[in-house]
Amino acid sequence: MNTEFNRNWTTDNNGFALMDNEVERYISVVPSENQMRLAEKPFYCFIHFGMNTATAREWGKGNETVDNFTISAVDAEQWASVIKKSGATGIILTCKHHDGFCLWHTEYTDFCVKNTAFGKDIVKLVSDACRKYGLDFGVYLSPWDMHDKRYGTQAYNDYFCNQLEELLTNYGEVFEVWFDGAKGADAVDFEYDWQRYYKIIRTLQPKANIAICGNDIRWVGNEGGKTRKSEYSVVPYSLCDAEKTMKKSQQGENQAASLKEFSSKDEDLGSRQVLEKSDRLCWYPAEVDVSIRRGWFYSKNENITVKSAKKLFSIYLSSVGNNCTLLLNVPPTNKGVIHKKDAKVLEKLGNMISGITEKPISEYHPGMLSDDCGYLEYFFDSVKKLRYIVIEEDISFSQRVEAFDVYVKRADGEYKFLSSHTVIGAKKILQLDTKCGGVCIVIRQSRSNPVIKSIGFYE
Ligand code: FUL
Repeated sequence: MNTEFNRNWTTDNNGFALMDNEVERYISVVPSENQMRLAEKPFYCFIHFGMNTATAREWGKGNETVDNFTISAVDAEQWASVIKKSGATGIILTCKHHDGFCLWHTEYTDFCVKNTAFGKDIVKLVSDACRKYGLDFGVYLSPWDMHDKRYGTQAYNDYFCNQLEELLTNYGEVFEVWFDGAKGADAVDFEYDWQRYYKIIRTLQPKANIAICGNDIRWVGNEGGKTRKSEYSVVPYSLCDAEKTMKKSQQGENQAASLKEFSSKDEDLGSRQVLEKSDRLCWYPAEVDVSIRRGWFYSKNENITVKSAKKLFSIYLSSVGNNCTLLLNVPPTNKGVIHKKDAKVLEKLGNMISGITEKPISEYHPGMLSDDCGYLEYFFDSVKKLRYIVIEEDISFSQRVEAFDVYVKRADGEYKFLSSHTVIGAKKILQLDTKCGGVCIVIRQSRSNPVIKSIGFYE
């Protein structure tokens, strides 16, 4: 073993304590069962479909009527089959967006699909299609409602709860409930009864994760598919504040573009320097929501904005491969199908994702590293073209690794430094282009002993 690897976390740990009361406090924060399940299925799709699909808008105006919903076909099975091919494992449907139009047969407003010429319950069509194709089904229900007259009064909270109850009772298992923080800048000031909403979800769908304005899944903070260098899952509890999330969300129909950028203000959410200032911590992993097109809803003018499979794959690597989940929006057309251009790109993406682990060189399950060995060293049976390394921490032991280096064994037997990285978390995917006969991963900094669930090398 080359001696330079002996200076690893066991002796140095970048000058940080390997274990003390503070470290103990950080690693005592672990995911719930629901969050564990989410980490195992980190890629799923958004479907933005509804009144805005018919009117080719992003937000609508709130004065639409059921007659404006001119959609006459919905091929939910095509949606499910296209999404299945992308490698995604679930669909979250905009059951009601900010325009207030409901895609299901609700008893609590007339402004719903039941009263349109189309007539069929779209939530039922989509949830049934999901089950047929083995996809999870999730619900987006916009708290902000431009149409409903009760908005701004306590009666609206009752209305919202009744709608949640319908959605969480009549359509089978729901894996995620997505509460959007967006609200028009000129909307009336109104307090949502978040605690009551959460209670209904926990009671009716105990396996559902609550996202964005909820405590299970953190919004990454932009809509452009960007992530931080280090995405921490253990963060200060103050980040779970729904009202704060709302302030950072979209506040105007045409403001979406500005949200595609990242504010570097909150680049570091979970280093030790941040955590030590916070009395209460929580497990709050990031979700990256991004659209395959420029907008969230379909518009014919935006057919040219469909992202390439290569671009989507790079978003996949920097989200799923960087300790986040990915929620990729695919908006069906006003003909009720996913456009062939999007479908083609999604199939390619699916092949690229399955291509990551298609040709394994070797895979291991090291578990907890011992006190006197802070590196993982593996030799291949010959020199291989190494394209990916996939590393997963066992997050039931929290998120521990804070920094690591990658060295590759050259054909002449010498090690060569390749790259330095920070956190691992649920999954880290490294894309490489090198030939080597082995790899050494040196953990430079960790919160107590790292616990590595798996490490795989792929050609
Ligand atoms: C935003 C909304 O305003 C957009 O219309 C879209 O639904 C996006 C996912 O969230 O905040």
